[in-house]
Amino acid sequence: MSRTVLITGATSGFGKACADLFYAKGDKVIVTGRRRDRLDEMIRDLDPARIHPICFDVRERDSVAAAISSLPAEFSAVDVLINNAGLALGLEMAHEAHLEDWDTMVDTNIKGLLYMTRRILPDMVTRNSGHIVNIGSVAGSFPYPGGNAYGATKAFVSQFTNNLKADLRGTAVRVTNIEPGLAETEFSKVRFKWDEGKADSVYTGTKPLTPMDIAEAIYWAVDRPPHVNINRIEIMPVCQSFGPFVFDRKG
Ligand code: NDP
Ligand code: 8X3
Repeated sequence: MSRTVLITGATSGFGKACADLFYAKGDKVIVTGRRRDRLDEMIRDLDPARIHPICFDVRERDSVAAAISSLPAEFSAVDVLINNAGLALGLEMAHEAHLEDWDTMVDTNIKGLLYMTRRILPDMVTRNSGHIVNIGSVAGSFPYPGGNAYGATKAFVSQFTNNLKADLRGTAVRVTNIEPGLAETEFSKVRFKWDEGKADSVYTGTKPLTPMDIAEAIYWAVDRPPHVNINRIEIMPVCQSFGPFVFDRKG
């Protein structure tokens, strides 16, 4: 059965891999992001009856509403919303971090996800069908130095997903939080403001997750039978693990 799948942040990384996979499996996909050139490139040579681009910024509440309202009838009943658009900015300690970076992460990872969900969810409830997949992170569960505001936005995503599940009791609408660990995408380039040396060094000597590893987990969660809700999936590469508690020993 072909679904209509709307993916935020489909111009790169996990979002693009999801677009490739769901399209390849026969679903209709709505690809979104701010970089129009990438959206144009993605849809070139694909069937316009099965892929539809919309260019907007999830931080702009009115643009979100206008973008969804602009969907052609054939794409307007969204079966799956993948709230993937997001970013980390900086790795400074909290007392040295930039407030503008915190604002951008809150506006994108939290408020953008809320705007998308609030715009799409009523129609899913009316149709008593649909699936919201949020992209959280291991950073939402585990603290690390420099993860301050970014990790907190992902903790929000985790608890918002749980609370959606609570609100949606009695409907057939499903919700899932996907919580990846180290994965190589443009994530670190964005985090380090396109300092490619710094970004590359994050992955040096590791075998990180790939965008398709995450897309496949998302596809699996979405493709379960309608009575099955996957609440959360936490995924790390084998090379990633936990640190011990650390102590500041004096004297
Ligand atoms: P990428 O940087 O490769 O992709 C991020 C996507 O988000 C891009 O398509 C970008 O599109 C979009 N985006 C960013 N800001 C906005 C905005 N304001 N409006 C609309 N779209 C926006 O990173 P990933 O694929 O790694 O990241 C995807 C998600 O996965 C994020 O939520 C991230 O926090 C999360 N994550 C990443 C991990 C990793 O290690 N890579 C691990 C755990 C979670 P455009 O710039 O065109 O707008
Ligand atoms: C991205 C994973 O560990 O860089 O969410 O925060 S991490």
